[in-house]
Amino acid sequence: MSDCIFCKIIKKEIDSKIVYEDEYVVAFPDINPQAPVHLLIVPKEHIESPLEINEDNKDLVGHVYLVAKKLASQYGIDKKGYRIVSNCGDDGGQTVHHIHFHLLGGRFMTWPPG
Ligand code: IU
Repeated sequence: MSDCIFCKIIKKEIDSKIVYEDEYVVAFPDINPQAPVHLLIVPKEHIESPLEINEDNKDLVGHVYLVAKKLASQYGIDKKGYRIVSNCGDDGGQTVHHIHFHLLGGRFMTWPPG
């Protein structure tokens, strides 16, 4: 999608500090971190939100969780734990309409979220 900011980051049309990349996803630090470690894991395919996960692209979600595990270990947050969040739609708090998964760690996460 030509006006999607995450598509532009994926295509390297916008500068960002990509910390992980493979055939299916990229990961980079969130510009407004909510925890000592706050990375966004973003599928390269432009999928608007979790509502667009279907039989054809569902494997991507499992892949994201494996990448999250790898990054959690790399960033030293695997031992104490971490949180993966994917906001969906307005009530879910989604502001960027390209599916992404927040990987948060390095502090105790409260529940429920706000
Ligand atoms: P949300 O779940 O759609 O609200 O998350 C979008 C996140 O993308 C949010 O935490 C922003 O701080 C973050 N972000 C970013 O890291 N880089 C950007 O250029 C933009 C948003 I726009």
